[in-house]
Amino acid sequence: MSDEQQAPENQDEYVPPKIWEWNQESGGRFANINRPIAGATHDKELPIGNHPIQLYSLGTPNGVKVTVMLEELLALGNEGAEYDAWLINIGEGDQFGSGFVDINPNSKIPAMMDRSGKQPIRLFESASMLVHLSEKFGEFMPKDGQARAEAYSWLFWQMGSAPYLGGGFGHFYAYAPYKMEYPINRFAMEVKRQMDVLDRHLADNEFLAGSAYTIADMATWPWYGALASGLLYDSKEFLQVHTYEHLNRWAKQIAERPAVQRGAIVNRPWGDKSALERHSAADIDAVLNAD
Ligand SMILES: N[C@@H](CCC(=O)N[C@@H](CS)C(=O)NCC(=O)O)C(=O)O
Repeated sequence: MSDEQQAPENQDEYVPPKIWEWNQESGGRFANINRPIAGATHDKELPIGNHPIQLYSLGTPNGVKVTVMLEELLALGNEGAEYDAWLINIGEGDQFGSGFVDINPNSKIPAMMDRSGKQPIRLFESASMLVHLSEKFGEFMPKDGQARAEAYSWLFWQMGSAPYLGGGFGHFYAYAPYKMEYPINRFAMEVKRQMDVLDRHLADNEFLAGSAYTIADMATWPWYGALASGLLYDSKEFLQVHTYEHLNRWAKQIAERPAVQRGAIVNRPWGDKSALERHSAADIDAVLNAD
């Protein structure tokens, strides 16, 4: 028995061809940069600054995870976490430059080089940077037992869940060339379920891993904290984000941390507070002390 139904009258019915073909005119916010092939499109070396950590990023939620971690490490006095944060403009296709692709074959921000040792170490995927930095400095990860397992579980929960929020809900609700009921329904349901998962857990736990603030919170806050605060996709009313009381409590608590406020403005070409690049603490101080 087939589950197939006819499309409602007001929706386009799409009959997939036998073989999918790349239609560059498919529309939508990212149509000009999305491609079905990997690899570099042009030669472009990346700049290298003076600090041990070189970050190539943009102030989207995935980028902010890492700048928050670096600022938290610096706030604790870890000088080895000094970093240069260079702007990668994904709207202009900088993620397809040869130097960037050498660090991240997946062509997505953030990408990082740890140049503190004899051999430089490349890192891609935001969670891999968080884990690398937490191991390197011995911070923001409980040492053992259930708390450590919780931190890893929630960290990987975030990595597995956020694509439904960004690539699923956000794409169809805010960026697709026209609104389609089926995908918006499907992803709104999933995103509300995810907020409920967090809300129930945070009712009994101060932070995701329990009583300690960890890299799991740093990974999750830029996505679900922003969503609960009504800052993502103009979806505050549609998703009734204010109803997730404990998620909102946690989001506000984390937003109050000075290192979070610092990390959140790095590599940000939008908004009233923005440090396009960060090469020293002064680049952020100048923006935060401007008013
Ligand atoms: N799982 C990756 C996701 C990274 C990601 O999706 N980055 C987006 C911006 S938030 C990007 O660079 N998109 C550019 C593109 O898709 O071409 C991570 O957490 O690092």
